Amino acid sequence: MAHNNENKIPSRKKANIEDWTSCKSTAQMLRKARVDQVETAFERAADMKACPIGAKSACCKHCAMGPCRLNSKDPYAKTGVCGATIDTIQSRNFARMVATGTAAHSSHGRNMLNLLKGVVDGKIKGYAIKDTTKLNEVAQSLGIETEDREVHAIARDLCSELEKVFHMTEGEIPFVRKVPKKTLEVWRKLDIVPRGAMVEVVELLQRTHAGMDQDYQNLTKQINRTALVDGWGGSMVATEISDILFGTPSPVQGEVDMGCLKEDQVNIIVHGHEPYLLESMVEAVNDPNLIEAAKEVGAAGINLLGMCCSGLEMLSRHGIPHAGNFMSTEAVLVTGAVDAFGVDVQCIQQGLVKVGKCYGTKIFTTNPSCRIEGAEHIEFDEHNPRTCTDSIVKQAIDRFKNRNLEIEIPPNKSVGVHGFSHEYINYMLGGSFRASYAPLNDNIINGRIRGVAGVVGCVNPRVKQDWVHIELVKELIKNDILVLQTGCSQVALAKAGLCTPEAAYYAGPGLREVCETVGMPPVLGLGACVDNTRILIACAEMVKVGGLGDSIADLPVAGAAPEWYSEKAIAIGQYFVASGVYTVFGVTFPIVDETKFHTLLFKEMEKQGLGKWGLQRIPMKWRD
Ligand code: NFS
Repeated sequence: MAHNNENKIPSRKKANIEDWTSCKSTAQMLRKARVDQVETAFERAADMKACPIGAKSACCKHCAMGPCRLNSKDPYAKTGVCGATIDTIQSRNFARMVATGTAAHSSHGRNMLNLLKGVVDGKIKGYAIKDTTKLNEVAQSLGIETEDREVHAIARDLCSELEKVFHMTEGEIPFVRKVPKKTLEVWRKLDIVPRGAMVEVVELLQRTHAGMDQDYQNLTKQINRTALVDGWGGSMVATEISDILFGTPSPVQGEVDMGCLKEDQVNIIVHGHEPYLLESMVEAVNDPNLIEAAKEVGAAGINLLGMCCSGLEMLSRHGIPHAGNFMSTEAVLVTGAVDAFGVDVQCIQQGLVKVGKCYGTKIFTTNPSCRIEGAEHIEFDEHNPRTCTDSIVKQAIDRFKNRNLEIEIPPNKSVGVHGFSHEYINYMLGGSFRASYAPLNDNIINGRIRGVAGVVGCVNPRVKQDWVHIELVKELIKNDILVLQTGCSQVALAKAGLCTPEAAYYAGPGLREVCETVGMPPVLGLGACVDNTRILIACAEMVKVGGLGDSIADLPVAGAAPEWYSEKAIAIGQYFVASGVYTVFGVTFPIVDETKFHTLLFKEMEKQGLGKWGLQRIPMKWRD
């Protein structure tokens, strides 16, 4: 397993690694990578100047009459060859981002639905319904009879109802029943209540073909329908079914950061988004035969860690350690301590394979939708999940046996509390006899808490990793704003030690008092990105309890993805805005300022009774 020379890079200009990340472990590994002459996305980002025309979404490459660039000072001075204006071009580009993000979450949701169906039909044996309380709650919320009925009968009806989230061609998707009445009235008035995800995504994509919808306002309507079927549809199905099958999270202590790797154990990392690969891996690493096999080659045991969103699902449900967020996935391989790296779908960078090769770590792809050239593919079959996961464990044990490179594990890890589902927040605030959001609303009304912010989303090598998340959240809690978190943002804050009740020390006096009374952190981690739907439900509950307004748009609630990179983040941002939430992104925004489309997203949607977008790169300025 010696270094593979063909993957070495020529020496590059030496940027200051401390400017790239505020994650100490990632910085240590980037320094090591530089010594080892191994290239990472941070190096590539420094080398690759982002195209300024593309960044502003001022170009169209949808047909062979172009590509066309509308990058003159006055964006209205020119049109594309077909006559498309800057507003048509940007809204079409934006539409495609929303369609892709929605497709990613909806595919995840549909896979979860198929898994539940398989369990109910008895065709899938390796999984079972763990949380019947959640099953009943979701079923009841959709008008399905639960009393005196057998669990699988309820689940079967639920599956047929949830099928509509993907396929219904007419009407309104089932989860609109959870939307506050006034918010739903606004959607109806604007004609943006979604049908099934497949229908809305196909409709949106066909409208972006050359010569199709060339009225940015009309196209934005379809953008909104599509985004809403992500948040209140595909993503919500993913969260609800994960809870039904694997249990609704409740607070659990967990460790985060690369210091969770153990030199004397077989280290296996699972990175991706769908929880069932990692759920099966938990079983595999606890199999006495496999543990014995690991011990036979001199390992003290098998150490399983998660990364990114599936890692967050496991951290939230089982307290499985989490090694880091998206921009640490290459860096963790540089430790040399990772014996197998299993991935499923989404946010899996192709660069992982090359970095893995340098350190003798195989990347195992497991999903037919996400294969990578040079990775070893072992397809995950939910009918026989252990075939895949056992095989990865065995290869990891082999790699441990043959380790012949120096291992360097950063010493950092933070212990925090994770797993704050909407259900638990309800219980935590109100107690088991009067579970309710009323105390939260009361504390907002009496001024102890000034509002709630969802700080979520990715990390991006174009900004200093984790830094904006951490500074922004500190500023928010200092100003008595309760922070809800998901995705890579939650991992950033966990590493910084803010997911603990003691972090209330950083909070303003009002929020601190509430946190100390309840014993909760000022930063509540809700899990993966699909679990942003837990924030939507929390908003709906706040409206239901009353006192803060009749629609989500009335609530003192805001969202932020300060280091976003993916199209999924854009889809999420758009469904928050369409749901009525002021949503601020950092890094950049794919739009030309002061155009009509810009005005629509950043100002006019709010006047329609929805939310609005904002862009702010500097955390201290987010108050403005
Ligand atoms: Ni969300 Fe999860 Fe992270 Fe961004 Fe990627 S892992 S689904 S997209 S990078 S938060």
